Amino acid sequence: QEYTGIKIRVTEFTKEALDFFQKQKFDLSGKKVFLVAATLRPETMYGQTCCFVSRKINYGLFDAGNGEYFVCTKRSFKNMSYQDITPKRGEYQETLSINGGLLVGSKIHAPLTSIDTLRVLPMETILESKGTGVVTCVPSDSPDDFVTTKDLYNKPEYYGIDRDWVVKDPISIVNTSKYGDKCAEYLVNELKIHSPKDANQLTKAKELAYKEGYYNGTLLKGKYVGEKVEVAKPKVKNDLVAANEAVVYSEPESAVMSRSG
Ligand code: ZZB
Repeated sequence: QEYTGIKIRVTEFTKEALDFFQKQKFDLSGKKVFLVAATLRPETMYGQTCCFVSRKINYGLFDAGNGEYFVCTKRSFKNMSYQDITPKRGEYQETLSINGGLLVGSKIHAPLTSIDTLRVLPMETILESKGTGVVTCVPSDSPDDFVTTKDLYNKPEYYGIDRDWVVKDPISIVNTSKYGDKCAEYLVNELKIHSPKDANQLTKAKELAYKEGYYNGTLLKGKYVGEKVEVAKPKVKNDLVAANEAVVYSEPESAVMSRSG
């Protein structure tokens, strides 16, 4: 599986995270910290509305060279360290380990999206065994992101967040004649999905959204507006990598099954 790892810059950490760094004697000055979100849909990055982490995951903070630090699972950084992404081949010792919960509420800046400052928010269904354990939220085109966003907005106390941190409305990025400009919302309604825990229905919705978006989608935003998704996808990916805003990261199919690394 080949992912694009989107580098989402943390522009303001929560007080909890800052206290934790201090306790761990990690000095932030002169360093850039990025949440690295694994995506299969780089062409939808124009519609990011937050970045998801899991409170069940302890992330590593890794030295990625040139004063840059990556937040992701250790398993994913280990894989990256064999893919010419990191400073030294096979070196993947974390600088520190931080629970996702300490990051929730931090301010971030994500590439390509039209909203300058977004927040880190919790997603309970993130799998530690897939991608980087960090997921960028595109509620226009990802059914999981759409229902999770809706739940966060409706139950901020339950999730321990401020409702203001949630961008309520998806940003339209891709049009298909079948599902319109917000295919995730369309499919979630169509399949009567009510909760982020409706795993089977969400898998079905995701497959439909992938297929329709890829083969019949047209971009509504950005440099490749009007182009077919199929054509624009690799161009957006290459632009992001060339701008040092993303890395290309692969993982073996079997890695999905392994618990840790
Ligand atoms: C942005 C995005 C926009 C995504 C979209 C999808 C869609 P898959 O298909 O099962 O391999 N993801 C990445 N890592 C994880 C994780 N550890 N746990 C849960 N979800 C994760 O899943 C790949 C997609 O699932 C990734 O691409 C990411 O969300 C999420 F418009 O990134 B995506 C129709 C889907 N549309």
